[in-house]
Amino acid sequence: MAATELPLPDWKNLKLDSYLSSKESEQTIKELETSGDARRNFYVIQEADKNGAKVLKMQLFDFDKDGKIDLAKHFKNAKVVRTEWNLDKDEFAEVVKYHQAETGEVYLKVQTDGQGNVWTHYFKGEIRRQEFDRNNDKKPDMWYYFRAGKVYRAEVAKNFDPKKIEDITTEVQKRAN
Ligand SMILES: [Ca+2]
Ligand SMILES: [Ca+2]
Repeated sequence: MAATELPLPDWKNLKLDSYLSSKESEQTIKELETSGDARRNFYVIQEADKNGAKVLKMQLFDFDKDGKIDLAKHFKNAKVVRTEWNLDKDEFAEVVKYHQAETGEVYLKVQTDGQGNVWTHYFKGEIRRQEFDRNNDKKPDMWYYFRAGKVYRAEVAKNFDPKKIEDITTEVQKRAN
């Protein structure tokens, strides 16, 4: 069981379209349209730094051109640090990925299905651990540990009580095979 602080997006307020209507005076939104077969809408949001220079803050993508943003990339010092995905056609993002600033690699993915949350941890592109919140109380109550892409240990909190940890490795491994 990991005791590290897990970020949890505010799913009910995570509307990617709202970035387009945000009225922050210090930012400019540029709408670009890529040409070629894969035509799609693409927006760049810049912010003025204290010297007045324009700094990349966000890129927004509307892949299917339905007017709704499907992906928001957030930048810090010209590097992607977080991406937010809404690919199931409702109003809200359901996946947020956190990126290493130096390499751009994803080290944590958080997702919701509306009923709970899953945190997936990666190291150098390889899945290491999944933490599941199955009762939507924002705390994990089931854990899968991976080595070489396979579960080598699995635990569950009985009745969602973190003091009652049960080993479910055998069941999970059986299900996976
Ligand atoms: Ca969604
Ligand atoms: Ca939970």
